[in-house]
Parts: sequence; C-alpha cells; structure tokens
Amino acid sequence: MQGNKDKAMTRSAEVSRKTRETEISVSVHVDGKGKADISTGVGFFDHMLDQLSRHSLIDMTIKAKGDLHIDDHHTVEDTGIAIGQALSKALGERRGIMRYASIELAMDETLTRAAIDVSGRPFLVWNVAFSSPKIGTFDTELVREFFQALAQNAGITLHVTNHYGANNHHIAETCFKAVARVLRAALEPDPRQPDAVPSTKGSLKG
Ligand SMILES: [Mn+2]
Repeated sequence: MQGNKDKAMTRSAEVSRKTRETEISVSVHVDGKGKADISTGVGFFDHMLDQLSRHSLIDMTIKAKGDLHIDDHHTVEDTGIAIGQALSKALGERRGIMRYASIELAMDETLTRAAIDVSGRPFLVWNVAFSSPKIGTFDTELVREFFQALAQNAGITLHVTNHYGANNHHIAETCFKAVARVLRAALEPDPRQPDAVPSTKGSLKG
C-alpha cells in the first residue's frame, strides 16, 4: 500500500469553470509552500486570496475573468466554488488527515475564531458583522458569499466568529487568515493513522 507521505505529494488538483458570468481556472497543491499566483480583477479579493494561500501553505494559481462591469459578486462567489471544488478533488478520500482544527486569530485590534471539520458535509456558520458595507470598492457582504461557496464545494464544515474588531479590512483579513490556518492544521497528515479515514463511518465524502 502506498504510504501517506507519497500520497501527500499528490494532493493537487485543477478545476476550470466557465459560465456566462465568469471564466475561472484554479489549481491547488495542498502540500505546498503557500505560493500564490492570483488574478481575479478584484484587488482586495486578490489580497485576501494571497493570505489564504500564504497561511494555509496551499499553493494556489487562480485566474478569474468575471462580469465586473456588473459588480464583484459573481467573480467572488464563483472563485469560491472553483477553489472548493479543487480542494475537494485534491483531497480525494481524505485519508490520513487530522480533520479538525480551530484557532483564535489576532490582528491588531481584531480577534476572529475559525473552527473546521473536513467532514465531507458542507456547512457554514457565519458570525461576522461588518460596520461598513464597503472596504474600498469591495462589498463586505461578499466575504460571507466566498466562504459559503468554499464550504459548500470543498465539503467542509466551517464556523467563523469575529469576537471584536474596529477596522473592516482587519475583520475580513482575520477571517481569511484564520480559515487558512485551520485548513493547514486540519489537512496536515496524522502520523498516528496515516492510511485511515478519520471517521467511524469509514467515509468523509458527502
Ligand atoms: Mn491587509
């Protein structure tokens, strides 16, 4: 049987997705170094996806062309869908992973918690409020839309709670960094059960 170390090397996937609203290609390498090559046409979103890659250590190449003349909504949501699909594909049967993780992530005046279960069951619990509808030109409500699409398509249960914070850029950024860190921890190989699916059901696929 193939050892986990070899399998870990192959936790990569590519997804291309084209609709009338967006055209997106994503490639992920879960056991990477956090190297990001990201271009969505939405500057703030690129900055957030950079954080997601950097702090999860998942290498990500993301190219999105969306109907930005309408607004950023389709581009952000569909990029979340494509990243989620790529992650799910890369993880396969989800053998040998730690599965659970949580973190309290601080950034200046802001504190945000993320908890994850790489369960195969998509669920988002979102307790994050922004005090402004915009960060620059970016709609703050799209942060939730992104994580909803990610959780749904990656097959992960994700709980995100902002405890406090004043600056909306920081609040958004802590969400991305906290999710990045719990992804990293939960997808880490479990050396005590390298070939096991960590579930009494024997399956973590939907
Ligand atoms: Mn920033």
